[in-house]
Amino acid sequence: MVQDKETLEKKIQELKEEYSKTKENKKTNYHIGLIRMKIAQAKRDLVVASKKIHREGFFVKKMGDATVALVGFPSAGKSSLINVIANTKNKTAAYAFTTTKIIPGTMIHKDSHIQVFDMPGLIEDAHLGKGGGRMVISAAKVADLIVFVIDINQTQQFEKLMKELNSLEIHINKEKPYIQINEQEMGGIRIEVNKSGLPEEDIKEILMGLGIHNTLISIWGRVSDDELISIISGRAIYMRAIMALNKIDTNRDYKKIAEELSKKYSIEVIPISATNQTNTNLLKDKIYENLGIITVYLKHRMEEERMPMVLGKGATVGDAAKKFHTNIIDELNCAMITGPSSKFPNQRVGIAHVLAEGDVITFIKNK
Ligand SMILES: Nc1nc2c(ncn2[C@@H]2O[C@H](COP(=O)(O)OP(=O)(O)OP(=O)(O)O)[C@@H](O)[C@H]2O)c(=O)[nH]1
Ligand SMILES: [Mg+2]
Repeated sequence: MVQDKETLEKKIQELKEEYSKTKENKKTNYHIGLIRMKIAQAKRDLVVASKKIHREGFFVKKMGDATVALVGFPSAGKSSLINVIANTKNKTAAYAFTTTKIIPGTMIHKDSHIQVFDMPGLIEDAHLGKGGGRMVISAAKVADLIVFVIDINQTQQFEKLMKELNSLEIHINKEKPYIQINEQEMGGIRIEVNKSGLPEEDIKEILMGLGIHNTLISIWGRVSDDELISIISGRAIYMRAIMALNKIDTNRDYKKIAEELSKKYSIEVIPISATNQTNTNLLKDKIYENLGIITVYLKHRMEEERMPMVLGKGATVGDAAKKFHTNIIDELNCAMITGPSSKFPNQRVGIAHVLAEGDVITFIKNK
């Protein structure tokens, strides 16, 4: 249950006072970590409780455990969708450009707080600034995941969106090729490894075109000439994306269409209806999964209370300890884990133990 704004503000104030009064030493490290976590938690709840903190417009601040951007043509159903999966009540309507600003909302899933951007619709030539396209794209770039919202009766729009993003050097669901480049004082251009599929002459020409005349370069993966230019000049952005294929209530063939799109564009497609709330919970699961995060719970040995903490997939007990309080790692002896990553309840593990979704962790300090 999220408390109201006044209660939360009071709570944050009290916790901050307690924090400033607590002297930092070995004995109090755990207590300080706990206060810090509680302040962070209360601040996150405050974002949900108080809409005023949600900044709208061009410069939206990243908040929460991860950020997701809804990208699609006008009237695809982005606002209808965010109103179902997050805490917003954004205007929806049958005409284009109903949404004119970026409006952030919070989606709560498995105790994580995921910031979702509702955005104005993107149209063709958005990269030239049409329809406020640049604003939308600059906000989308800061997200950890793009959810393309596509109207099932307008699926040709997806290719147009990809084109727009590609012309801005945003690469979707592509592994960034590993390229090592060491500029030298002299010696010309020397290519040590070339797995790009491009002739060496082309690579040299590209480098010289970018003003690089002396360098050692190794390219460890396939790459096109345009992509190589955008990587070396530092402009390439690699982003993960999934597709919410919306308005399936209006098209009986939705399963087939979803499968075809998924195959054709190598993207995970989730068929949904925002207005009927069909598969919207499944979409939330998929968003969470594709963000590559897990939620674990910290518990003091003597207390019942559990504090949620969001970490990246593959995080260890040591990572959790560092996030809790940087000082605690030195005095950590081991941890007790109950949950999917433990063989039995209260299993004792070391700091290298890899955590899993839903684990409950109790840190055990050196005596
Ligand atoms: N049948 C059906 N209609 C939908 C669905 N989702 C949205 N709509 C309708 O589509 C229209 C546009 O929806 P919005 O949510 O305003 O679309 P948007 O993508 O936010 O549009 P802009 O803000 O203009 O970019 C509205 O009339 C919605 O009621 C759906 O799942 N099924
Ligand atoms: Mg809208």
